Amino acid sequence: MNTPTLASSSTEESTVSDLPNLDHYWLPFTANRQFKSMPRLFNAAKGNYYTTIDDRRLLDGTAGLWCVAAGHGREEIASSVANQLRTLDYAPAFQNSHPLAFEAAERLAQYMPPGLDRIFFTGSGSESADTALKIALAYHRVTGNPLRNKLIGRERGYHGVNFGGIAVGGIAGNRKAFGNSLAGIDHIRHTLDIGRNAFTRGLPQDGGIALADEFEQRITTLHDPATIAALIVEPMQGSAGVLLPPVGYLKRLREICDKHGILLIFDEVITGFGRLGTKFAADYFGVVPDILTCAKALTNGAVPMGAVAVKRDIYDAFMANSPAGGIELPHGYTYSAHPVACAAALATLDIFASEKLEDRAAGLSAHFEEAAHSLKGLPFVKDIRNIGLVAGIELEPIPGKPGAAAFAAYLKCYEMGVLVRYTGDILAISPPLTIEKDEITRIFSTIGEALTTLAAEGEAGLDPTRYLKNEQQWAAHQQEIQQQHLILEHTA
Ligand code: PXG
Ligand code: PLP
Repeated sequence: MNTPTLASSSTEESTVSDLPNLDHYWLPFTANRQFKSMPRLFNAAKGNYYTTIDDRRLLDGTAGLWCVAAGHGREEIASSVANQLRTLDYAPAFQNSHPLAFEAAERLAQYMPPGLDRIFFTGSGSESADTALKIALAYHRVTGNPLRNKLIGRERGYHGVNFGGIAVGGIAGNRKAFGNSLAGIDHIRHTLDIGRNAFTRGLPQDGGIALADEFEQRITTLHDPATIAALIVEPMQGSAGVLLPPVGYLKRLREICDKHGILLIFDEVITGFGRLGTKFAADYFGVVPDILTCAKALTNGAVPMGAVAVKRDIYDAFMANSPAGGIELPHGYTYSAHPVACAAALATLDIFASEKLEDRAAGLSAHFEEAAHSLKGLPFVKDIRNIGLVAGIELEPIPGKPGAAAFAAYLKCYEMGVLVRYTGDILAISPPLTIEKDEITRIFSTIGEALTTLAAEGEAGLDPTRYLKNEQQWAAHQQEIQQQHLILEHTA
């Protein structure tokens, strides 16, 4: 372990201790070489703030990765998890279980939209998506409709990274490296129409019914609706950059699915647990799917866990139509309903119940909308979209440099002490639901300042090496040390 002293972005000296070796860890969804040249490492978090290994304090504008809804370092969750680890660390998930699994399922069922009261636990959002797709396929088979086996997703959809999820997913970059996908998949159109709806506050008013009708006119007609098992959509597309459904769109999708016997799956991994100001997006839109997936804020991000809620009829169909004594659904994970995850989920649901975080988010959403839309007219800003405590700020891409403006804005915000997310040329803001009004104001004014600065600096402002000097010095220092180790190894 090395303890170099680095100049911080302020003039004070800050000490970096416990520097890890960066060689062995392959970071997910990260430009590894770039990252390792300026590693951004967090070492603590409390409330709405992270601290970094070089003592920066960052306002968390992203709730981790959309998951820390109740704010960081919640004592209630920490103590439940610690107690659980000491009492029952693990119980076999297949053929055995433990009481907390049933308690967590019951509590989650009570939290779900009406009717979705049978719960299958997974370890993540990706596993939840694949589980939901498999349940849909198996449901039709168990009810005597094995030819209903096509799955429909949506352009720009994100349903995690497992094979089922990327097949129905519609983010091209997440699919193209991985071969031929699954058979029997198609996609409906996404709902973003900047030409018509730029800078709309909240949901776009027009075009929803026509967009949804395309599902019937184009996709179900092409495939024969009797062959389609399920349609999976995120009620609001998060990962692709905050794409909102126009008014009436989701209700119409529900009607089309009902008409043709197609199961409707809502992937609520991001929209679940208060993000839109209601428990689920299903509650916000008044549209109840047949299957609902969630993860992330289910445990406040503290322990990996996902869940799939299904309508009771679906569960009952498996029970009624499977041979007595046989396994009704040959599917599950070693860590389904992990006791520690169940403890974290129960503690999280307690926090939501006592602090009414959904209502808190709803109450803050007008201020949040105002703050987000105050960026209209600033350099680069092409569109602003918002709902609940989510905003997407789409930037004008710089010709020949896709993503460069958003990446530089992200780095500049980080330097100014605010953590934002960027995807392509879109900044995504989704703070903990415990955020305060003045913190919301700060997030957006920081973004505004970053964009104004970038515009003033022109080409030079896009150069990532001008940001986060501490991190760069630190990485360079580490490289030197490793080189010395290498030389020593070779000469030994
Ligand atoms: N479905 C949806 C709708 C998601 O948003 C997943 C499934 C997969 O969940 P897991 O737990 O397997 O990652 C997600 C995850 C981002 C971002 O910044 C979004 C996600 C994950 C990481 C980053 O947009 N969404
Ligand atoms: N691979 C092998 C060889 C396994 O034995 C198992 C589970 O027993 C898995 C993968 C799946 O792991 P998990 O249940 O954690 O998803």
